[in-house]
Amino acid sequence: MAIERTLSIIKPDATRRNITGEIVARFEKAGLRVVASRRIRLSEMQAKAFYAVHAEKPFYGSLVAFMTSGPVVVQVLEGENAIAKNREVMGATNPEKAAPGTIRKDFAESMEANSVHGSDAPETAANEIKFFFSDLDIVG
Ligand code: RTP
Ligand code: MG
Repeated sequence: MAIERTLSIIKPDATRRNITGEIVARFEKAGLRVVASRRIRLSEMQAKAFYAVHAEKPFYGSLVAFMTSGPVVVQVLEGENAIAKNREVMGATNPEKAAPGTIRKDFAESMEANSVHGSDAPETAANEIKFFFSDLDIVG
């Protein structure tokens, strides 16, 4: 299996509740390694650009407002099959549908305030990592 990198964001609902450590522990227990990490406040422009793929969706405006409502922790996770593994650990978008033991099942407040983001494919992972990090920021 290939070693991959994926972008993770710990969302404002989770930083507000001070549970970033608990979330990172879930990644580490699953065999994912944090190879870059930064706590930032997204600007409206950054949030709009990051979620541009959803620009036509009815939830876009609300999502941008939520993602700029507090600090986030952007991270690069590395490991075998990291993209799929991270999404497995995260659980389904809707916490009501998320499997037991997943981050979203245990921590998400709602479909929108669902605690974490994870890239969904190799191409989006590469683009999303580049959005926040330069090669020099990533130490494997
Ligand atoms: P993410 O991109 O954050 O990893 O989550 P995802 O792939 O599971 O979900 P996606 O469909 O890409 O949606 C991105 C984020 O938008 C918010 N959302 N709200 N109210 C709604 O119907 C709704 N649908 C999606 C969530 O914060 C979701 O993670
Ligand atoms: Mg997505």
